[in-house]
Amino acid sequence: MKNILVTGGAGFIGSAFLRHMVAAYPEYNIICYDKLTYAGNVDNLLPVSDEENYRFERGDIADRRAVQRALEHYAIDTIVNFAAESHVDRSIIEPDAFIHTDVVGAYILLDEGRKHGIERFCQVSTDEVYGDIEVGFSVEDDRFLPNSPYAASKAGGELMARAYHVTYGMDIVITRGSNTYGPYQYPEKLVPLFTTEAMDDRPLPLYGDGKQIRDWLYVDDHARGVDCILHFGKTGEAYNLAGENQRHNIDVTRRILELLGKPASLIRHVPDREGHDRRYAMTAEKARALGWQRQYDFEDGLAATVGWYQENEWWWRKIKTGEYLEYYKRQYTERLASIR
Ligand code: NAD
Ligand code: TDX
Repeated sequence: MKNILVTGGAGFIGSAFLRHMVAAYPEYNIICYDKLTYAGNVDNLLPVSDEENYRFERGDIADRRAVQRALEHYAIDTIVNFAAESHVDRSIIEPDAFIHTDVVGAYILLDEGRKHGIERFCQVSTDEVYGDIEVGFSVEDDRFLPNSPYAASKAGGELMARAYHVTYGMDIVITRGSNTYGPYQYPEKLVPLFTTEAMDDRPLPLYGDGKQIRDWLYVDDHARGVDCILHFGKTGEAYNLAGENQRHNIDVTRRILELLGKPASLIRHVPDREGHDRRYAMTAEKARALGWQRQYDFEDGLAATVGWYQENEWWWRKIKTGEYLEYYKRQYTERLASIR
């Protein structure tokens, strides 16, 4: 590994991975390749922007010519694909961009990667490919039952990666992370949305009864997990990066309010997300066997995260304008009005 292309590196987890890799491996050249959609944010990369071993290139992973140029210009030998449309609610409103990036984009990257003799390709996937897990824990060989257009598009992308391994012998590894939280997360997802809304004493739109369960993983643990699988994963294999820390949404919400010193009366039980998965749960045995171990427990990670949003209003206040407000209106105005 010498020249690594990190796609989607201006997003939430991709930027945490970049910040980690640039510091941990001064001997690698690390190139961020990102389209800068609404979710991509160069502010996330300010901590590394002056580093010698870091470069930024704006581009779409589904644009074959642009991918070719980047692979050739930087003599890329390794690809880590974080680039995706990542928000389930947006995939329910409009799935198009999800197919474009998560399926077609993943295919174009794989195809150009193969033609350019890439030595290792890491596809960043998600626990959502397993679907709703009523009881027990997903292991890597379980069947896929994705339920949202987002989850189905991520399943498509990683199945293509598997096919490129089996058919063409490409060196592929796959990570399946669980719900990730931490600094620099776009304020459309549960933790940053509720934290920043509560800071402004605004209502928190909790879907349905709030008893859905998610398995929470701190972003730096996710980033180190991808590093571990990239270096030590066995070719052709997938690895769960599980927080092994399941919580009901209502409990996460209450804890955020406690940390902020805000009242539980801000919670509003709004009409549920369509096709809402009740529970995700995975075991991380297989990744642990390669030496990955999460370092943050949920209490510390959530306190650090809420504290970060309190201290970094410069980062999120300017996001909560324009396109964000349009999306917020579409997603929440009717839901909130319906319970008044
Ligand atoms: P994010 O939405 O914060 O960031 C996505 C990034 O990809 C953005 O910088 C965006 O500009 C870029 N991008 C989007 N379309 C692109 C395209 N066509 N070409 C190039 N760049 C493009 O997402 P995230 O939460 O950081 O998630 C990163 C990856 O991890 C995704 O693949 C996601 O499916 C996966 N994942 C996320 C979570 C989670 O809880 N957030 C959990 C498990 C897996
Ligand atoms: O306003 C909300 N109200 C609410 O009750 C939002 C945004 C979410 N929720 C619920 C839905 C989920 O049960 O909170 C839970 C978490 O929601 P999200 O933050 O939207 O995450 P989720 O849908 O679980 O998906 C996340 O984890 C897996 C990421 O967004 C995906 O990219 C990742 O693959």
